[in-house]
Amino acid sequence: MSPARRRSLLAAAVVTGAMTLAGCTADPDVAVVSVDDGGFEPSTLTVPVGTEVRWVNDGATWHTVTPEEADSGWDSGRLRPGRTFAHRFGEEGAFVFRCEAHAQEVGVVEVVP
Ligand SMILES: [Cu+2]
Repeated sequence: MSPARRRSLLAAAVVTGAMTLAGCTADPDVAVVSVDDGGFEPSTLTVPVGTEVRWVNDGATWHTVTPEEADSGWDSGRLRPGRTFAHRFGEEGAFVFRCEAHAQEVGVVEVVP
């Protein structure tokens, strides 16, 4: 393969990668919740069944995404600054979550048909 051909293939790969990244944030099956040191934003969100909710720690300290229902199996554990936690909601209901480190940080995901 000539160096020029290799460069053009590399450029195509970079463009494809960038498009894939952009597609991620525009994915209708994904909803993003920011966790900063003031709480969850948004703290209430309504999503259709099958949506993946991603919590992103935009704060300077660790937080958790802990479901009120203890045995639901999607506790994030300690989410360090910059880290993301995701859970896909497969059934309808209202799912309350809170941060174990900060009692005032509470949110709810309402999953609708
Ligand atoms: Cu917190």
